Amino acid sequence: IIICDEYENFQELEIIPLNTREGNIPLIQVIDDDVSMLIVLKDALEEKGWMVIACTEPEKAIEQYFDLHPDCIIVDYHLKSNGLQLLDEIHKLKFVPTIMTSMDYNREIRMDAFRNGADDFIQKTVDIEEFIVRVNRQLQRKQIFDTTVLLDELTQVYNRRFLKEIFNRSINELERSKTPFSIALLDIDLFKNINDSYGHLVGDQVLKSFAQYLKENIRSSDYVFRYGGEEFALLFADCNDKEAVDILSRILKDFSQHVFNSGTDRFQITFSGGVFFVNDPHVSLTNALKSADEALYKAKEQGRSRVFS
Ligand code: GH3
Ligand code: MG
Ligand code: MG
Ligand code: MG
Repeated sequence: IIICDEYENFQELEIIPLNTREGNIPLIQVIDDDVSMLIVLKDALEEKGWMVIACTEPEKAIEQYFDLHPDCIIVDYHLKSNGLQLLDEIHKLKFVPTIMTSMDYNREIRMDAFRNGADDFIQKTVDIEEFIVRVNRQLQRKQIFDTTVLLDELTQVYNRRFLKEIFNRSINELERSKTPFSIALLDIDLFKNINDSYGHLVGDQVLKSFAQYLKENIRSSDYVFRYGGEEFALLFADCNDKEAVDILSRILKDFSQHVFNSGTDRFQITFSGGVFFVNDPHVSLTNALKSADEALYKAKEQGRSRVFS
């Protein structure tokens, strides 16, 4: 198959989680050049409440796939320009479960499908009920993958691995539509004292509350990541450093009013933050974080409980 030029150098494994899409409704892509079959499958999937993008052309399929990030792909073995090859291309690009379908159910075809990375193989025309159950199983696998690979276990915000992915996406956006963004690093002040005074479990509880508070107080286009121990990173879409400092200073002011209860004592916490404005697409994540960290260091040095850029 022919793949658009712009995707030719795309080598990195791309991971797009379910929960970046509104409503969390699974999106399934069906690729089949038999239009009547396409309609049957599409109707069955939609009846289940899932969203479906259907297409007959492999070239179109790759494009759709990059625009919409489906959670499961169902591809026909006998596509005009070879369903196997399409499967192979897809698996080079990212983790997404794939189901191969075929009118035939012979051993060679099935083995071909699995050798090329299919996660399941379903014969057409299938029992629709079984088809739905098997698609559902693949969607569950995708969900497990998304949550275990991308989320920090303790705080349930995104982890550091996903920061890289979102940074790259934001850089693309900056190149494409000149939308700059800001990156922030936050570090809880004197957190060691919390652990030392009240124990690690209370410390963990503080980390969870802090992460949750951040999540609830940013826009839906912004992201929170646990960067390490008691450090968090934020990415503010379409936002300059001054605006990001203002947002974070407001969050700091409100959060530091919150009174924690250790069981025996009451205490409050503050954090320090550093912000870096990314308006040049050639900036690397490493350098952006380094600059944010320098601003954070300055905030710590000048007495903590403040945010600098
Ligand atoms: P500063 O204001 O300079 O940042 O002081 P600090 O005490 O916050 O900094 P320091 O780096 O000395 O201590 C961070 C502490 O965070 C030490 C470490 O034990 C604790 N920590 C890291 N990860 C976790 C975690 O997952 N749970 C708990 N409870 N503590 C953690
Ligand atoms: Mg620290
Ligand atoms: Mg420290
Ligand atoms: Mg700290």
